Amino acid sequence: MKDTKQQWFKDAKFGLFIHWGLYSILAGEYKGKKTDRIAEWIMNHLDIPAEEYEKLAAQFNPIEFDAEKIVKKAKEWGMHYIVFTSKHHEGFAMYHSKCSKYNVVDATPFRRDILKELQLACEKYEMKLGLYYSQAQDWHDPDGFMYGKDNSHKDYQAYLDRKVMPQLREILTDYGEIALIWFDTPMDTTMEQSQAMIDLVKSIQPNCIISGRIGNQMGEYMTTGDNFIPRLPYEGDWELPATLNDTWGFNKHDHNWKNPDDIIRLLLKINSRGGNYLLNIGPDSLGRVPEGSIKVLDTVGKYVQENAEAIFGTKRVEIYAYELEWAQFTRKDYKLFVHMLEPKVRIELLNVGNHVKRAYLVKDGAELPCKVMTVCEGDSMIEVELPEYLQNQKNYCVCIETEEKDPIFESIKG
Ligand code: FHN
Repeated sequence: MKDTKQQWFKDAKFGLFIHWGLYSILAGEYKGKKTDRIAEWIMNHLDIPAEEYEKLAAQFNPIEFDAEKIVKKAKEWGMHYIVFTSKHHEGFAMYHSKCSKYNVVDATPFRRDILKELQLACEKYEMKLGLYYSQAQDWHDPDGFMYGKDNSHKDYQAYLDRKVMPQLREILTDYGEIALIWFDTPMDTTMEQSQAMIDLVKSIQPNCIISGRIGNQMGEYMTTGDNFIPRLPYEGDWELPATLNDTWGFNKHDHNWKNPDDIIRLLLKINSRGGNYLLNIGPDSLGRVPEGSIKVLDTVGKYVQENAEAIFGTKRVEIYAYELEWAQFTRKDYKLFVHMLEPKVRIELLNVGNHVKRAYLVKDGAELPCKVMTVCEGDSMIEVELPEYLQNQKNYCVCIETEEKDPIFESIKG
């Protein structure tokens, strides 16, 4: 079972993924041809030669980028960590790398170290900073892997020695405390190679968490498939990376934003199963976060902020609660949080065998009438009467607090 041994990660529940690189300039289209896949893969999908693609760096000038604005927003949305693409598969470093000139300071007119600005903003607003680093795929380096293409002639170890290990050293040495390294698409990385990367990370920052995609099942938590909820309960630490539309990197043609209600439901479903939800934004080539994503996240963030007590620091709930349409559940030792996702007149939870102390509305602490009843079949049912003004509402949360001698909710049927 995976264990990060880091309480902040177990408690975090909600994080912000940022996919940003040169692909944001193409924004899903190259020489009039649209990509029908995720936008940050455009170089691969449309077979753009490295010598052509690298010229984009000369155009990269995101003058609207404001690290503090993004970090403050993440805070407002109730997120507890940020994961930023320090280098994605395109091979371009979004920080001032000393071992590859293909980086945001040396190769662009912008000349600002984006990662440094993010680090300082995260420190200022007490936000954990993690870094995405594409260890195996590098479409710029002649020896980096490229998915779906012929890699047989490549010397992967030489690329690891020349670029990956030195760059990992840089991002772990020059940018303060790095909460985790988000490795991705390990491809043919061997156990020894994964181990060498882990050893390097831990030798510089022992508390830095290794993501699930280091390869060979050697990560410290399980990273699920993109946008994929595991079918079975998982007791270890885990995280689900997800998009807000159908791409990670910016695509000017993709306005297929998910509905905030669905995002809230998904967040709670993930949290109730003990996972973290890492939700993505893809800034454009000027550094602006698309309005569509801000709109969705503002609504989701309101729910998360109002109900922070019922999200941050909660523990997984037993399996029986999962499939109710009208609610999702999270829990702390003596508290069961009922996240109300559909309008209801009262909450009825059958066969919850606990002794109940009280019920209250999480967002303002208002007490709600609550009783434990004996039902026809002879056993107990918890009933919380909802005030009239709530009966037509959705997206609020009720806490049912139990006697301290009686902490565990074993089965919940509604
Ligand atoms: O290929 C990447 C993709 O571009 C994106 O970064 C996602 C995020 O989880 N990871 C890989 C695909 O799973």
